[in-house]
Amino acid sequence: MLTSKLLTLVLVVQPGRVLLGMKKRGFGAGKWNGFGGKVQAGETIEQAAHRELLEESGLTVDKLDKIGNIKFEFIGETEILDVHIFRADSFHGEPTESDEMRPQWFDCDKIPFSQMWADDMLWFPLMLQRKKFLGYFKFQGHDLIVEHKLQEVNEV
Ligand code: 6OG
Repeated sequence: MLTSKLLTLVLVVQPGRVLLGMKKRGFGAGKWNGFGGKVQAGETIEQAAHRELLEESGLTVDKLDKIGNIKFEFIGETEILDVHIFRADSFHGEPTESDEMRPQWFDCDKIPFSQMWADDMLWFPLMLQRKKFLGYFKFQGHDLIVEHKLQEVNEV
């Protein structure tokens, strides 16, 4: 039986650039990604998104826009990752390295997709254009997408 795990992912975007973090340990180590993690018991998805953003990047934001939801299946694994994606266009604080992430700004035309999860190059363009989307990706291992769906929606 497949079970599902709730996760968050936050992209901090400024005109022409996006903040990514190099994941230093755990799931996705060695890849650039937004900031996020598991939703804990007793918190909402949005609370978890704020908490993980602060823990991993040192930043707080007044407002998170819900922009996407992607479900990830890994062949041979029973847990679906149900990732809720947010975008923030302003922030407080200075990006600060944590045990888990090393933050760095990237120009929007120099996003390091070859060092990111393979799905990102498909939905980042939508995210950067403030479009909302729903997706499903089936991975074989951590590098190969064997099936996927991605659709733009009016509301996530
Ligand atoms: P921790 O296990 O560190 O949370 N995540 C993904 N992000 C992208 N862009 N693509 C994927 O494709 C992902 N799978 C998981 C969700 C893991 C973090 O990694 C994100 C969380 O922010 C497979 O607590």
